[in-house]
Amino acid sequence: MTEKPRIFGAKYSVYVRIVRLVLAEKGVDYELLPVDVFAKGGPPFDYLDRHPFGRIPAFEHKGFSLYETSAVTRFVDEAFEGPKLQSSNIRERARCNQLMSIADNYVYPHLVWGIYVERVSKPRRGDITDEAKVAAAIPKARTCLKAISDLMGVNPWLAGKQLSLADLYVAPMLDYFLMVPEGGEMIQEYGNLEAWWSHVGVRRSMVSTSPV
Ligand SMILES: N[C@@H](CCC(=O)N[C@@H](CS)C(=O)NCC(=O)O)C(=O)O
Repeated sequence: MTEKPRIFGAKYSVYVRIVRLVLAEKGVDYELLPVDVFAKGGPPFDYLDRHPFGRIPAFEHKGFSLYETSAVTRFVDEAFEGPKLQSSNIRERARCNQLMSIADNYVYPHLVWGIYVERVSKPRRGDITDEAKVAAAIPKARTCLKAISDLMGVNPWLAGKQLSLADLYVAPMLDYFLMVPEGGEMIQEYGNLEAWWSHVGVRRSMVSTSPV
């Protein structure tokens, strides 16, 4: 029996979901081993041996350990059979890398932490939304959607003519953002993104990795 890759993390995590999405799109079976970084007292002490920065996910396959989602997803794409999620066209590949970086540096902090966590996660656990933080994140979220929409242009996928890591990076972040009323309204300003979401949001990989 071939050894399954192992992901360490939690279903609620955007980054864990990105790795799960990539494995699902490649058609690779995997094990998800629970690690809750937000548990009281933090993750298990020995988890820091896998990920010295204490973030999720961490990844392992056949004795090869890796962390940082961009490295993990590129490795999975290259190491396993299945549809290629990085184009052989260098411009599309550069666009894909650009979008992954935009997702890491701007979409995740503003759409997920600045808005979703404040509007959904905090009230769910009985904490109060920081309205000033949401108000500050709204224009930044609009900049994110506009930038992604402009880069996508008339392409069917975010980075060009094929499904790529860029789509699988942005989708889980947008999924959380769209749970907030402001998110649902804002995406309507970007017709290409809205059309993209209407088929990406219902893909089997997205449905099977839903955090809710
Ligand atoms: N740069 C990391 C980011 C991963 C990350 O931030 N994961 C979040 C969960 S979605 C986390 O572990 N947060 C814990 C914390 O902020 O302490 C990667 O690409 O894997």
